Amino acid sequence: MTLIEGHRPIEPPQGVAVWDIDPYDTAILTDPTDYYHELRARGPLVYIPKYQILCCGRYAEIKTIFNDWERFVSSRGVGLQDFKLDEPWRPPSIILEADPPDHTKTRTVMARAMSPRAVNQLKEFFQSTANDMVDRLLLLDSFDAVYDLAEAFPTTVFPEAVGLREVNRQHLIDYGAMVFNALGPDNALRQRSLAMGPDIVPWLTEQCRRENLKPEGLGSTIYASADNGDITEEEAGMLVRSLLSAGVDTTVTGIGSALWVLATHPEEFEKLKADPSLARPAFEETLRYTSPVHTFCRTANLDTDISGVRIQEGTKIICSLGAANLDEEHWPNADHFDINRRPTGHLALGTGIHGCVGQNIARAEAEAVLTAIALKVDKIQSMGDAIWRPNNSIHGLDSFPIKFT
Ligand code: OVM
Repeated sequence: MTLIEGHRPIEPPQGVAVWDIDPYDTAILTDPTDYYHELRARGPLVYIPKYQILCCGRYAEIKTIFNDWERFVSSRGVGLQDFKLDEPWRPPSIILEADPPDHTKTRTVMARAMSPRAVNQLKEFFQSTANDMVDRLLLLDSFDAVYDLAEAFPTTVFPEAVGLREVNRQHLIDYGAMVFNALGPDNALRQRSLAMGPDIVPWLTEQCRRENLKPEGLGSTIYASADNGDITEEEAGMLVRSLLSAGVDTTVTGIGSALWVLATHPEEFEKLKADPSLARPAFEETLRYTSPVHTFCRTANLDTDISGVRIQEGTKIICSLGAANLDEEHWPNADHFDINRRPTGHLALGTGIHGCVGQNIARAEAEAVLTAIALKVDKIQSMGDAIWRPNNSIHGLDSFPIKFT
């Protein structure tokens, strides 16, 4: 059988709209809003000839798919490749790319390491680092919101929280981009990212070893779960790899997009300054409005149906979280950014058993940065165009010159 992008091609199911588009086209990845609208408008599921696959952009159906891990599995990969049929670029993640019962064990270990209590202990460090960073940026005539803050902050605090003895900021960023680009088709983005593998993967793998982690970090907490027999030593290393895969580019993107929405919605920034305790709700609305992880796939593990559409075993479904988070059927005034919205139930961090296990840390990082800005900055001035960085699974800025006054 000839595979397409590593999965078994399907015929268009009865009654499904056929849409001749490439969701991984650079123009769509950099500016997805019109694509999101049309994807939702064409139906609950659409068929994409280029990849002979299904695609979903509506809130209700994505929620159904994500909350039904028995029918729509992750163990066959959460990108276009079906791991049952095609070999992945790296050993699969034992948490992201796993189903119960295997997933339950690793998820428990990760949830324990990043519990609310563990994260509370990091908050002072996050806040003092954010305060210092914002103080220094206030002295500059202009700076890059991405390089100088959105990337600088997480690549400072997160490796320290994990307990890495050796930090290579660019390697961490590039590895994250590689993991997320790898979920897409074998396009130029994926190829260019994977070409960096030989320079980065051996370094990253080495940092996941017990002896390269400080005793007080999250990494050591995970290794403690190997000491008490909950997981093996090798699994502990794999879970530290998961921290480094999922914990950098996601938070970088969330913080960068928060700076962008606040710079471009000055009336919302005024509300945040008037009440800095809105930092968390403002970040939550940023997640809904910008969806840092725009796409994850699932694979139907049996013949089934969704919203009356027949789905064959082995069908990949591209789930556009970005489209679902702007679905007018679910979100009144969806295209409006409002820091007072309280967008409970947004899908930016997923939902169901694979919902972001690091969300407490992600929120704590963003809250520290936004609180520092709310207290210290009078205006976030845009000093040039926001440039977006295309990635097969992440929608975020590449660069955005701004000034704090
Ligand atoms: C992992 C992993 C990688 C990318 C994303 C993710 C958003 C997890 O390696 O476990 O969750």
